[in-house]
Amino acid sequence: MAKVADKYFEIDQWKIIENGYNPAYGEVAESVFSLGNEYMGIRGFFEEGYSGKKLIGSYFNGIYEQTKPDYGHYKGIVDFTEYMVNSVNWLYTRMEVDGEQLDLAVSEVEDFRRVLDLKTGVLTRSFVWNTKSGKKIRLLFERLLSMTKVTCAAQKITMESLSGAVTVQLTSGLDFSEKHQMTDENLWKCSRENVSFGEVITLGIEGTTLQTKKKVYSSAIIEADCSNVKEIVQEQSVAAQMDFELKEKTPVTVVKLVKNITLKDEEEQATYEEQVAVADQKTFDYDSLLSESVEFWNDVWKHSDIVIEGDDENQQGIRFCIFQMFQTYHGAVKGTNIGAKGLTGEAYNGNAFWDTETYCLPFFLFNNKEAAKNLLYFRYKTLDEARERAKMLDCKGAFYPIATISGKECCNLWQHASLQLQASTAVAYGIWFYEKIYQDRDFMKNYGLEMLIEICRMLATRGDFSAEGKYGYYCVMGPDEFQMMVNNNCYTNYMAKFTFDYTLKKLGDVERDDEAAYKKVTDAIHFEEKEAVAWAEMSEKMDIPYHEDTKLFEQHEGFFKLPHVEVDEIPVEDFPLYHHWTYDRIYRNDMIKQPDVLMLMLLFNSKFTREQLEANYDYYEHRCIHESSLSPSVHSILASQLGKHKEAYDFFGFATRMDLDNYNRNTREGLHTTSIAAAWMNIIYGFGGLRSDGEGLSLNPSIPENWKSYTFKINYQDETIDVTVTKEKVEIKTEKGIPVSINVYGKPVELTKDTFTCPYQA
Ligand code: IFM
Repeated sequence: MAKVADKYFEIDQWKIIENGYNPAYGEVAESVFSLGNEYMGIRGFFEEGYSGKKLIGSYFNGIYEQTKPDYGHYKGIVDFTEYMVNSVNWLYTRMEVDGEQLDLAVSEVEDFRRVLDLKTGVLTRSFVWNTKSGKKIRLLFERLLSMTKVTCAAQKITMESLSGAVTVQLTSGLDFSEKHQMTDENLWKCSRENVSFGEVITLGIEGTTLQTKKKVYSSAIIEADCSNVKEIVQEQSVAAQMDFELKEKTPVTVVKLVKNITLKDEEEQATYEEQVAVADQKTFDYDSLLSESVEFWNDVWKHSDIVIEGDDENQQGIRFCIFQMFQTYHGAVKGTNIGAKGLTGEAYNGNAFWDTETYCLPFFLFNNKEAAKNLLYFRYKTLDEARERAKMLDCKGAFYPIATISGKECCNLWQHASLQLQASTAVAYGIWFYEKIYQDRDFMKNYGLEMLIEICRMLATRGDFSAEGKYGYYCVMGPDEFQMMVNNNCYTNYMAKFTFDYTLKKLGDVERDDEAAYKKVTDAIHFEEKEAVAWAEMSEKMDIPYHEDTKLFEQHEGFFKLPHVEVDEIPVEDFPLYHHWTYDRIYRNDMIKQPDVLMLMLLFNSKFTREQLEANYDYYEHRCIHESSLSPSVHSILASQLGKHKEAYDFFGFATRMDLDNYNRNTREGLHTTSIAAAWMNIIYGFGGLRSDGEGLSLNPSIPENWKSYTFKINYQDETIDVTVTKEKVEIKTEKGIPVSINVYGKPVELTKDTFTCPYQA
């Protein structure tokens, strides 16, 4: 089904611009104008209050609540779920003139303009407020989050009267009283409220979640030249009310410097208290925060920018994607993960999925090693929870959750939580990929090997031998979530075989490399040689459903015999299918939700012949309805490889602008953060033709018809490789001059600082 752009924002290469306010796009704009720094995220809501539709969303990575719905007592079905909670609104502001409160849903305003500057990380909003009493006041709101001191953020409000003297009453506070939208409940108990007035005004308040007892201490220093200051302390908020006497054409500024300190685990208690004790001390100012932010983003663009000449929409789109990836995660906090919506909304409950290793990890591996390592570390930190989950599912070892915040399985759709093995094999894939790029032996010894052994133990107890003696997985659900309880899903079996083989190899490598480390890991988890022998047999006998005559991998046993549905003939009104077709009707045919066999062919691209890729692409592509936003990019990458350039561009179509143009009409719920990662892959792996799963790196660039040129960077080990593609030539060089061997259009090249040039090959 064709997706249609809902164009609203102005096109600009470095900015996201909203010119004039349209309430119909209010919540979409809130998502698009979200700011985040991995530690916290805040939607682009109007801080002065708004009576129209809104989501005053303020989130912290790792701050969540839990519920225990009663699902009955089938073993293995989760009876518990965790969700990211809406937390303190640290931007809380109210503004009043002559008894009228500013509220963009009803107030008369002109010259509205909101801009997210991708070079500075600052969100600004300006307009002129024409009050009912005839006053005209120009207002400028600015906000930013520190990318380096992640507890810190700031807000700046500038007021200027355009019509003589005006008294503005402004209230600025910290407010925990917002409800969590999904549960329609407020989930905080507050304490430690304090307000003090001196040279500056300081505010502080602590919120504790009701069940999980996570804490957020929020503090603010308000710098303002005001009079008539009053404190307002309520059960869930603290604020200062101030009067500002504006003279005509003389701007007055109020700065709010915020620190938000979280307590996620008991062992952080002492550090938390230390930080809270000094929270009201001024350690930064607006300008220092701004210049650090500019420096941070400068560095990001220096190393990770993609420049597209001839297509301003995708230029803006891909920069927005890169910006969002760094906002969501950049290696700032060890032990957190990436929710499917990042920190921009409540859909998917803030849960992280296999998306992390399969879609997001490549971005970080080639842009930010620390972030990549932290993501994998999250899986190590939550290994015990995965062990618990394996027991619940009658397995040994570790069964990683399909959806999680703390490491526990949070998905209450039993067929996903119990039947999908791809979160576990994705962890093995992530360890393999990270090792391939960085050869970090310490990581393998300290964390990787233990996870691999535990995943193999699960795979060895979840699978079984058939009557004919083949090994495989029964009653599973592969990446294509329209098929459940299937036997021998090709993706699952292939990934399990890969995990066994890779683990066996690593057991040998680590033992040879550092016997003491090997012994430490294997003794600690009582690994026995006979397990390795069994895994080798399971791998050898793994049932990979493949038909040599057609070169087709069968998605699962019996897939080829399923009734056929011509997906292009499904009436548009039937979408989204989940609302219009019964659940079982979706499942009982050969329609595919998202790539399954084709996903495999992307992850281990070098293992498949061109003939196999072509046959499988042609077979599966037109059965796929791309119900998941993760899907089109995978098809686009493979279409590029097959020289189907038009098709590749059509699939790419909305990848970079999925949220800017609200293609799925659900951006209001939050950004499609993990699809944003897929958009990056779409350019680098698709048009750039990067392949990283074989020996070294290879490039096979193509260029979309309407692009004049494009340039991208691959941060590979200690080097940055610059690639520029035009319709005439490909130019590649390294920035530091460290020699790098790669393959370009199938030929080996030694890269240096001197530009390597070769003719473009379509
Ligand atoms: O993990 C994905 C899944 O593959 C498809 N549905 C959405 C999930 C979160 O993005």
